[in-house]
Amino acid sequence: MPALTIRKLSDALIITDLQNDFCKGGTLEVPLADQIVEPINKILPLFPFVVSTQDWHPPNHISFKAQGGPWPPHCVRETHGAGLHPGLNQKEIDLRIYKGEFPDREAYSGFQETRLAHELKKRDITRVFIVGLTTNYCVKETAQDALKHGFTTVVLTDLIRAVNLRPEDEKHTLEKLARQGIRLASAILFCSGTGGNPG
Ligand code: VGL
Ligand code: ZN
Repeated sequence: MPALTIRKLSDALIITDLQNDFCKGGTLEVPLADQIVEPINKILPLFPFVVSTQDWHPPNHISFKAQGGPWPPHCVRETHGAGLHPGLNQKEIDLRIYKGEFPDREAYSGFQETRLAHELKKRDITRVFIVGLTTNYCVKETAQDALKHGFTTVVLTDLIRAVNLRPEDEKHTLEKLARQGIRLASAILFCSGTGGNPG
């Protein structure tokens, strides 16, 4: 097997929603989210192009319980909770994408009503690696949209965390993504170059 072909100019890393409100002490805390920050920092320099996405909601967003939505208020634009985790090495981020900005529409995917696909395509990026929060919402929908836009799509499964409304959500989500043609790989193996070529 030849050496892995990671770190091509046509690769990008997408860090989804690694925001304070989804991390320890946040209003929509995801269990063990903080654990993925340092390992993400380690792989950032491997990628020629790094994108972050941020949930960026108005205070009256449709997804909040007060408006009949499923979630407590979270990631209200311009607030501390909407900021990226302070441990994330933001110097490595080349493009920041904000989503969920309209009061009346949910947007879990980083591609939804943003310029993300355009920005990737204009750089001739053909493959995206996805890490971040949350497995069963933003990671899932961002991966599905990446595939729809024609990118080879890899989810690094050890660098994502789920908001587990039901205990099986994480497992079911990953099985579904794999069936749809999204590749699942481990950052520990893949990014160290010792195994697991997702193609
Ligand atoms: C998300 C719940 C609510 C996510 C966003 O980014 O996965 N989850 N809003
Ligand atoms: Zn949200």
